[in-house]
Amino acid sequence: MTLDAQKMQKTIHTLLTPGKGILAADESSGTIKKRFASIALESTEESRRDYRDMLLTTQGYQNFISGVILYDETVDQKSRKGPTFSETIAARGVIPGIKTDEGKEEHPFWNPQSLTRGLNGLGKRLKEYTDRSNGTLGFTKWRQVILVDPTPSVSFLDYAMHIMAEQAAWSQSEGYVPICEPEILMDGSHALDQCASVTSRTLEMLYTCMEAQQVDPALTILKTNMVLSGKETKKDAPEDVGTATLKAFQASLPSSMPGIVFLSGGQSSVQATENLNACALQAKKVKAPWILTFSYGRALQDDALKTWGGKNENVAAAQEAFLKRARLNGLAQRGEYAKTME
Ligand code: 5MM
Repeated sequence: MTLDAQKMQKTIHTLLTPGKGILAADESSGTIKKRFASIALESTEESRRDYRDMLLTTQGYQNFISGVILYDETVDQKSRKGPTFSETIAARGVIPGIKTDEGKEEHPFWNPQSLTRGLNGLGKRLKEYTDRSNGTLGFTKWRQVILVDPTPSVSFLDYAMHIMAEQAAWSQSEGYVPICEPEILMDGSHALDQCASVTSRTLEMLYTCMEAQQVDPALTILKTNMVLSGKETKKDAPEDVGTATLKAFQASLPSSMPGIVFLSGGQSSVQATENLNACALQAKKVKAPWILTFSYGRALQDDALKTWGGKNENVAAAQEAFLKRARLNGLAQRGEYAKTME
């Protein structure tokens, strides 16, 4: 085994530690601006620094968080105490990673489906990230969003998943574990089984494209959605989510792939924890070969963001809110969460 492969295996082992999950703190400039607008805070380099500092200096978060996804700016941004955020994270035994995609673009004929961009010069960019993070980064993350309605065509899925597989190839060639994130969006009024069908078609396509590009599935992590009904319809029972999600995975994923980390996708914080717990229980029941855990953005941060409100005096309370969500999701990863713990 090459040194890079050994490094990637070690990264995967740490990221998928039972009882832990990943914090997605990779909001691009446009997204963080929207999040801050919800607390009437202007997005500046300083306010973004203060917010990430609040999250990433929370005492004990490493007991429930194994990795943190960062955005370009945050990688070598200095935390309040001096070291860069990558170094601050790594010093706690948590693995920092980097979002490599550069957002979505319209396609002239596939609209409203869109394509994720960012492959140009990626090999060079990854080498720069190694330097900028002082070698602390362990993984990359690339997200492609997919609408259930209109039904994605085979050609669209094939093209989008080939792009994602190419990003995975570049990542592995630089010793980074690619976290591949096809996100089937909750937008719309589709039924649970429509989401299930698009999810399994997409995942099957992704791993076929990886094979075509010689990506080793055993050195990847999948970040994807749970199978859910559209957000304009009913709220699904957690047991139905667990059953449908594991069924979709069993129909489409290779058993050599080590783990799946869920995005929250617009579920409420509590709903995301409840559904993760249901997926964990179902995974045990069907003896799934993968580790399942969380890689939430909004479902880990929303309560903390609201509590913080951009004010220094609220830092301790906001950190407590963040730690609570991390801890409860850690329990849900083991299937040991109950709503009464809220
Ligand atoms: C934190 O949000 C991430 C960045 O999104 P943009 O590129 O749109 O700014 C996003 O990729 C995130 O990692 C995943 O969607 C998971 O976040 P949620 O909020 O769905 O759990």
